[in-house]
Formats: sequence, structure tokens, C-alpha cells
Amino acid sequence: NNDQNSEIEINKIVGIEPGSGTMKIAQETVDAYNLDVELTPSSEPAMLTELKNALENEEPIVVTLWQPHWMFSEYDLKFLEDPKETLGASENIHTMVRHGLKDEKPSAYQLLDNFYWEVEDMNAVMAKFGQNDEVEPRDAAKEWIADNRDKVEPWIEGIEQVNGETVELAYVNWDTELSSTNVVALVLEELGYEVTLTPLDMGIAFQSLSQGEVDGMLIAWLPVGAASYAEQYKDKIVDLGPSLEGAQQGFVVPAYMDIDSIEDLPT
Ligand code: PBE
Repeated sequence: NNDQNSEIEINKIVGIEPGSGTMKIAQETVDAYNLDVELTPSSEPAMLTELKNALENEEPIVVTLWQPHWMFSEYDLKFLEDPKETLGASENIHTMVRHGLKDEKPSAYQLLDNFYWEVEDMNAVMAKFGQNDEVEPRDAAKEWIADNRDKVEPWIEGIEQVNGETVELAYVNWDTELSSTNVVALVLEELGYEVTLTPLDMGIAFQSLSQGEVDGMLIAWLPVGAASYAEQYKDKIVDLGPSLEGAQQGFVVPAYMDIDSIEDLPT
């Protein structure tokens, strides 16, 4: 390897959970740019630990990361440019429910359909628990709801209360999804539901929803991140559209690194 980028000491990209949308598009990106790097599977917490260690020592590192994410307010990080847009340009997070939910649990369906918030809202919830192990996501969500009744009221306006019916939401154990899912769960509880939150791998969550084993989920980043799953299950689940617009996935590096584009990585 004697191209102009060979001096960059990067031979791997630190990824997250195998089977995530992120890992699928990250591998497609490695292939599309013909990168001579290994995409290593990990988990969001382990990836963040590795990133923090590199930042402390001012070492080079490339990770898969996304916005909204609280890491960007704690550290000076940058997205590498992605001229082929294989990691997506601007992503929306879609709410999906099982077929039949609208008729069987209309109040839950209506709330899930109405739920919509902004990048700054998700960031505000995440910031409360992301860097603080002593704060549970549910408590962070509770606090945000109490402070933002003006945003929550329009979601529930006109929806009929229920009495102890159950709702089960699948989620993946990522801080973004913990934020949205806990907020929605608490509002469903306000409507009178007993809510179960079930952590699953992304592929299993899609499968469970398609089989009607769970009622809904808030985990699908589209049009790019979760595209392969959304395509696979498109006839078997109901897509209610975005709950959040303007998210972004990418390859992210510390700002002190002297590269700006995925094309600057070793090939
Ligand atoms: N993520 C976090 C997920 C969604 C949110 C970007 C890692 C994924 O699509 O894989």
C-alpha cells in the first residue's frame, strides 16, 4: 500500500452490535470505498469506551457513530465526509407497529402515530442518562416529560383513556432508542396502558413485530440505516412514518485527526 494515505495509522473501524443497521451500512461503505480496514463488531457502550480512551491519549481512531448523540456535546468530534452517501445523508427515525394494532388498541396506535419530536428533544433526554450511570433512562424520560408538557399534550389530545390494557414495545439497547421508547412508554402509561419494554437485537425486533409478538417499535432509521430490514418486512409491518427527522449516521473521528473524508482512509 503506497498511496498517499498510507501514513494514516488506521487499520480498523470500531463498530457496534452485529446485525445493527449501522454495521450493515458500515460494511457496505468499506466495500464501496474499497477500504483496507477491518470493521470490528462491538457494542455502543464498548465503542464509546474505546473512543474515550483514544481521546484521552490523542490517538487516532475511527468509529461508527450517529447524531443525535450526547458524545458530540462532550467531545470535539467530526463526521468524515461521505461523498458516496453510503452511510446516508439525512436519516429519519420511523415508528412501526404490527398489523391489527389500529383496530385492537386504537388509543396506543393513535399515540404512536402522533409521537413526533425534534433532535434537540432526544438529545435532552439522552444527556440526562448517557454519561451518568446513576440516572435510569426511564427517570430521564420522566423528567423531560414533566418539563415539556407543551410538547406532550398535543400527542395525547383527544385520545381515549384505557383501563389496564397492555402494550409491548420492542427496542434495541441504544441510547437514542432508550430515550424515545421510554418517553412513549410513560405517555402510554398516562393513557392507562400497562407497558412492557422488550430489549431485542435489531433483526429480532423486526421479526417479532412482523409476527405480531410485539405491538410497536421506534428503532428504524431510514431511508438508509434500517433499509434492508424495512424492505425484508415491508408487507408484514405498518410504517407510521418519522418520529424524528434530521438524524445522521457516519464514520466519526476526533477533531484533532488530520483527515476529513472517508476517501482519506487507507485503501
Ligand atoms: N444506531 C443507533 C441504530 C439506530 C440508532 C444508529 C446504531 C442502527 O440503525 O443501527
